[in-house]
This record gives sequence, C-alpha cells and structure tokens, in this order.
Amino acid sequence: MTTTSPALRMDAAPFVYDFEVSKTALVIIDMQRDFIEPGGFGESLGNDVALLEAIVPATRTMLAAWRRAGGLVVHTREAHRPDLSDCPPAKLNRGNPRLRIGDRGPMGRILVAGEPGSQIVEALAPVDGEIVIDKPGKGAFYATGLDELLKARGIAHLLFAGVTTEVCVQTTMREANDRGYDGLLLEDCTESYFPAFKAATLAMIRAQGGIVGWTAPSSALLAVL
Ligand code: C5J
Repeated sequence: MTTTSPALRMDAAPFVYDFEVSKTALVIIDMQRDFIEPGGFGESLGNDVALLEAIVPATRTMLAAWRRAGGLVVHTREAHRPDLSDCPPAKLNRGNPRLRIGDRGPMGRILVAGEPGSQIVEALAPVDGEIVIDKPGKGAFYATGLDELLKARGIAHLLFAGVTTEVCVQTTMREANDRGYDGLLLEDCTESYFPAFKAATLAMIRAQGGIVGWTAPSSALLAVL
C-alpha cells in the first residue's frame, strides 16, 4: 500500500515542479565504474572520465537527503548478459573503440553484468530496499520492466541523476515522458563527456514549456525536503 506524503513545490525550470515524495522515485542512471573510472568503457571510447567523477559528491549529498526523506531509489546499470545475447551487432560493432563490449579490460569484461566495472561507484552504492536494474539499452524502460515496477508502486514523478546526460539520461527521460511520468533532471547530478552536449540537453528538456520535463539544481530539491 502506498502511504501519502505532503505536496512539495520545488523551484525549477521552466516552472515550479509539484510532487509528493511517496509518489516520486529518484532514478540514478549508470553511475558505474565503467563510465566513471579510468580503464572502463567510457575511457576506451576516448573520453576524459574525470569530468563525470566530478558529480559524485553532489549526487551523494542529494541521495542521502532523498533516503532520509524516505523516497524510493532506482539505480540503473548498462550491463549485458555474459553471452552478449542482449547486445545487438549494431551496438557491439559501432565505432572503433580500443575495447569493445564484452572484451576484458582492467575492470573485467566491459559492460558485462557482474564484472567489477559494471558495479556502481562505491560512494553511490545501492543499499537494501533500493531497486537495481540492469539494462541492455540506453533507455531504462527498454526491456527492463521498469514501467510496471514503478506503476505498481504508484509512482508518477521521477527525479533523474546520472550519466551521460545526452545519451542514457536523456533517452530515459524521453521514454518516461511518453509513459506519462513527470520527470525532472538534477542539473549538478548529471554530466556528459562533452560539456556542450550537457548544456544542449538541459535546454532541450525544458524548452517549449517543458516538452520533455523540468531541470533544477539539487539545492532546490534539498531546500524542500
Ligand atoms: C553511454 C550512458 N554513453 N550511460 N551510456 O553509452 O550514457
């Protein structure tokens, strides 16, 4: 049974975001060693992973406040089955990475479930009672059952954090929007390997009266919790 909680109003763009903690989930996307630490998938694609590591402290503070408020937490991981049967050739063979999905790197097999690189970074590790979803795609709703899981808990609002802003975070926000959720992206708790892509994604989400959703700094969330 879902318990109710007071209606909260949070400063956001393009306008105020109304939500209740009991009907809201915090979705933290792919804060995995493979994207954030040297030696993983992100670096194998030629990216500077230090940019992503920089959001860990703000995300940890926000996560701690959300846990204290009693809100539902969902962690996602981009992680494939060891036999890669859920990784289509179009994804496996794309680009010219130094290490491909499934290859062995310094943190085990790249983007494979159960490998050290697939784990969420220590500072944001899931605790008992939180949901952890392994997803084969960029969007967290594709082939995961996430929609059913959220709807069964009466969730209507989603707060988003994680990486990368324009790939898995934006894809998931758009999927959520199409499924009827009101989504808000926490600006300082998301990052891209390309700062211009992050800025463009934030602008796209809140353009045209919030066509995809809302954005706000995590301080705005902390102020109302
Ligand atoms: C990427 C992600 N960038 N989590 N994955 O391939 O955004």
